[in-house]
Amino acid sequence: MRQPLARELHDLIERGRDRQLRLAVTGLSRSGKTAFLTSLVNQLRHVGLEARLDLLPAARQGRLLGARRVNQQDLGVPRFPYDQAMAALAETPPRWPEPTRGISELRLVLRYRPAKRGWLGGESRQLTLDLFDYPGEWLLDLPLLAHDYPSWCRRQQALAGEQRRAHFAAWHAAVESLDPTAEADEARLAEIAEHYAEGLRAAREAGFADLQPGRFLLPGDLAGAPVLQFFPLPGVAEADPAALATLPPESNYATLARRFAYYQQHIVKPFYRDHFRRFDRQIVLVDLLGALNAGPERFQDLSRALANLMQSFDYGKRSLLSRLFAPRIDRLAIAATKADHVTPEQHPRLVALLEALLAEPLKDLRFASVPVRALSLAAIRASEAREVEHRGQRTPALRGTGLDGEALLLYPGEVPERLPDDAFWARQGFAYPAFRPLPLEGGALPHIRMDAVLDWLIGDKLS
Ligand SMILES: Nc1nc2c(ncn2[C@@H]2O[C@H](COP(=O)(O)OP(=O)(O)O)[C@@H](O)[C@H]2O)c(=O)[nH]1
Ligand SMILES: [Mg+2]
Repeated sequence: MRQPLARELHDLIERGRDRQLRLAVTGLSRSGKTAFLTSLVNQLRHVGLEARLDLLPAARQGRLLGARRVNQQDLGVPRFPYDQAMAALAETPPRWPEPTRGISELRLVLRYRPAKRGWLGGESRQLTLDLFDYPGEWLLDLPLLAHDYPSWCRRQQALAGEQRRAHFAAWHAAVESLDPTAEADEARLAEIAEHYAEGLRAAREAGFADLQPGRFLLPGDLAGAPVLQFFPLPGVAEADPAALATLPPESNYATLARRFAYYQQHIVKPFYRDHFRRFDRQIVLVDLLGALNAGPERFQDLSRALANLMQSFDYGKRSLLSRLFAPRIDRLAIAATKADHVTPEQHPRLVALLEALLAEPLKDLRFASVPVRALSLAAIRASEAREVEHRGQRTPALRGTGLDGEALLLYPGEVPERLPDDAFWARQGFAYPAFRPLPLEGGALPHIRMDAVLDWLIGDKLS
């Protein structure tokens, strides 16, 4: 009788224990994180009612019974502003939610019936889903952990091509007269650091991506704090390391070096240690259509920034990340967002382009055996797919309302299947339209393939 009893006990524990999954959403600014998380929560809350989630087996089979919000565990992390986002979408006319700038969290408890009934019967189980939204810009700081201050200065110096330097002209002018050996003047350092941050912002606007510190671009609640008041010292590259080490602690050099170390220890590392390391699943959102619209330079920029960002998911045994934090993300999704900006027959091309853009990082990931899937989606579909007669032929089109309220019925054009080369860019640009959200009709938000994404990210936990 021992065996069945042991099994019964195991089942009881399994049932009683709150099973938990920590799912994180990231992507660069404006990639669609807020829209994605809002839609995800909205779909799950409308499960079994109006939500259309046929590609999620647990929902299709009627086994996913419901989701409710509960208070999150970590009181130090702001709550994801779901209600505010829904309120914006419910306005007349509907509005896209306000952008958010830092990390936020929301906890859902899902109730479901397992697919296979155990011998205890088909009682329902719970899955606690912790959802996180954080800026992809923060992941750009990972490479910075491989440096100490002098080597970081050398690295930044090495990056400074002529075009890049142009954006930092004000900073160069200011830092030139700074004597590394002189006693530090707080106000002066703050002023020069602000020039540096301005340079980073301008460089990003112009299409540069290898930009550190990442927190300078999206400071969250750290804006104005001394920890964000450092910058590389140009002279360090040529200076004698031994001589630098003997400079007094009050010197400009030692002050900046201290702040750099503080930034590593207290800003970059804690994010990886306290948050990133504990994520189980991750989705990276990419606004590919927006980058095509913005032209070749920005498209290149996106490509470089993503290559940087994806380093945080390279769990090869010798990667910096594995050595420092032993992360445990065991499943990754990469999604091209806002697919409702193009007609449905273009969606496979959108995925092909995403895979082409991320070919290198994807190869590394597959090599490191992190399961990853690329797809396209619209978290909050704002257009309707139609067919129109054009010169006697039926052709696909989109109908929607433009951001200024004008009615649109159009064919936005094709998505290139491969990375566009110079000749391609010279031949044509892109002009995918933007839409105002559709009026909210009480039920679940309209979407494209949120159910497929949900299946990949949580489906196995509901089986
Ligand atoms: N048409 C459409 N537009 C979207 C969708 N998701 C996001 N957007 C647009 O992209 C903008 C930025 O999205 P948001 O979620 O705030 O990006 P975040 O900065 O990554 O949080 C929104 O204001 C919308 O204009 C979508 O599914 N469909
Ligand atoms: Mg956001």
